[in-house]
Amino acid sequence: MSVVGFDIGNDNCVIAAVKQRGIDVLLNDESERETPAVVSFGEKQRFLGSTGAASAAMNPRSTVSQVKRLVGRAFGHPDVQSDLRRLPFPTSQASDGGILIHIRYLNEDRTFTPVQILGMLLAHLKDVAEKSLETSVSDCVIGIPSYFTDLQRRAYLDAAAIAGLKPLRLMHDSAATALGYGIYKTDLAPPGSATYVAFVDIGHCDTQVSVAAFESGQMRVLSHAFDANLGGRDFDEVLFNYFSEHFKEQYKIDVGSNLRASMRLRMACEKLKKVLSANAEAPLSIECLMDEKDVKGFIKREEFEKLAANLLERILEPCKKALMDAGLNVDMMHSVELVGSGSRIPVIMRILAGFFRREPSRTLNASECIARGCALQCAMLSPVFRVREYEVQDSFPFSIGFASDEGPVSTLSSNILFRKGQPFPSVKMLTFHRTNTFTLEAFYANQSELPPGASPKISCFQVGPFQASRSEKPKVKVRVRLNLHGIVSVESASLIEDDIDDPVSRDTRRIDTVEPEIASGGPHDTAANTVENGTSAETEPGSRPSQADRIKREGTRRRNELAVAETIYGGMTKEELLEAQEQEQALAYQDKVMEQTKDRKNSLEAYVYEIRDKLFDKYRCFATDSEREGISVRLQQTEEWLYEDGDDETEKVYTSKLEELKKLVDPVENRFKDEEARAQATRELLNC
Ligand code: ATP
Ligand code: K
Ligand code: MG
Repeated sequence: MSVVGFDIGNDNCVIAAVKQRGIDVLLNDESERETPAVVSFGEKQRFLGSTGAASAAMNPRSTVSQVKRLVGRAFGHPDVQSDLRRLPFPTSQASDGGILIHIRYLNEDRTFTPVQILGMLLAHLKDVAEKSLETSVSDCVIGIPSYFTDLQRRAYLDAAAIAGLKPLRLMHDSAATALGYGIYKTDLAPPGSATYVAFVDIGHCDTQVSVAAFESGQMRVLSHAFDANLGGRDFDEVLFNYFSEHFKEQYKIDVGSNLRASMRLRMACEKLKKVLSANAEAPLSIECLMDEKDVKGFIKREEFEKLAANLLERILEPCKKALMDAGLNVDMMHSVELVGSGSRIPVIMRILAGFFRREPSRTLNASECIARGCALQCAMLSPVFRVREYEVQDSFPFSIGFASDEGPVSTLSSNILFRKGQPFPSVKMLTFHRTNTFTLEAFYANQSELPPGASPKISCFQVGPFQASRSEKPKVKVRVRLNLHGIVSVESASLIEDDIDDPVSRDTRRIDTVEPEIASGGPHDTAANTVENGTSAETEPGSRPSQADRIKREGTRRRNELAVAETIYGGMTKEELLEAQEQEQALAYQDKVMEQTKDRKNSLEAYVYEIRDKLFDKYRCFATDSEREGISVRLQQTEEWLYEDGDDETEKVYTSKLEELKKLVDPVENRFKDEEARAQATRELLNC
């Protein structure tokens, strides 16, 4: 059993695994360290990762990319719509408001959700890892952007389940990066002091900035900030628009009106952008782009920077936010670590250097740090591995509120149960005074903290059904967890009924409360919050009655566990997930059959060539003229068949063709082998 970390980028994925002597990035079938996040549907099989990317240009309408942008999102969202306009595959709105991707596959019109496509990609990465490690892979940690909502996080877990993976944690990308940075730097801070580092990740579709504090033996993420719509692809778009305009005038073509031409120009612009990172100017040239016209263009780096001014301005926004939320200023930063390949544009470095008043460092491997950090975290969470004691504390970027159907939870200020910046995982206990079934609503309490247009709705919980019997003032204690993945749920609810004589029950206050010892938000928060199963009394013995005390006090009470039914706004049901898992298995089986068919066909072809060579060389003296003639003819026929009728046959047909040929050739081959063996024996005899 291995533990692995996955960085699922919008453009590129990276897999890292913990080995005996450290962390390795695993190579894919093409011996590359990065695997394109692409799933392409060929005529009879899927092409995943690198092979998928290779077929993107040939097969744009059935090649799905940028799935990270689509998972767990609403079809109608303006950002999603603007993404979909640029993507070549057809989509529509699903019945739950999500996205459906339309693919013609195996002579059928089929639809897949982004979660299913992500599942395919994850299954492929799992395959790559298993091949490389030569063991099965299931436990993993998957990197996610900090700005993912509950629904997107759940969607990632569903995709992982489809792929047969078990994420021990969905980890914020920057937390993974910070962990990989901190654990090796034992000299960062002298005992009793903290070192602050800002991490800036500019990727393909987003920019994430986080500030972390490193103290001896621990790292704490203090803040997460982001621009969910600013990455390398937006710079490509600037160039795309520039050249499209240019070509309208110069060549009278409207590239935007042609799917394939748009794709090719986008790809050329991305290449040109990379050339501009190393050169002051760069040419662009595409043959037969549209209307049989070859196009040529050219741009200087300065010109590009001017065109991209609006984007460049936005880069500092999340940097400022991250510092502000961490309560720090630039002078307090020990360093600024720049990661993500989108940050390779030179002017970005200059802008960041100006703001932070120091050159950003590139200490970390900019494309591998997330996967490495995830692998490390996976090893820490896995019982199989022993990792140096190092505390990892992440913080949650959004405020989460809770409300009940009887109005606000009175002791929660503005309904907020988990405040922005809250360390997590975290558990809080709410107390309600209810006599029968009620509902609770979890939501993001501050829309301005979310990516633009994201829904603040999370989920709702029905507590019960129940009917209080013995007491007029029953209490319902509800345990709410913000788990390791950043997903919030009601973990349990219990009805506590006092005896009539219990003075507590005569208490006339009938307000809902949050148990202060858990929800204090004070310095004890962390300790109490990281405890997974026990009661919080275990971590803070002094601050509240011990568990034994409680049980004693509860001698006059009755405690009943209540059912909690959760409704999530969107996402997959258990049945849908099961169905998707079965579908994935069927698709994977089809791929495997096709791969084997290709193998069989190749072996048949190779055999034809091999025997033809040998027949007139090594085997010449071991076959009669008529045998040679017969075999030759059959070889010729097989070769022709392979290029015509037999070009697209089943595995079985190729196998039986090969066997037929072998039957013909074997007698000759055996004679040759016998003679070889005799000659060898004679040689050995003579040598003695
Ligand atoms: P995300 O983190 O947004 O989900 P990702 O992790 O897949 O995406 P990265 O691999 O970090 O993204 O970065 C990909 C982006 O980096 C692409 O837009 C690519 O064009 C850009 N890029 C790569 N090399 C260079 C370069 N030399 N100069 C400029 N941009 C580059
Ligand atoms: K990446
Ligand atoms: Mg990335």
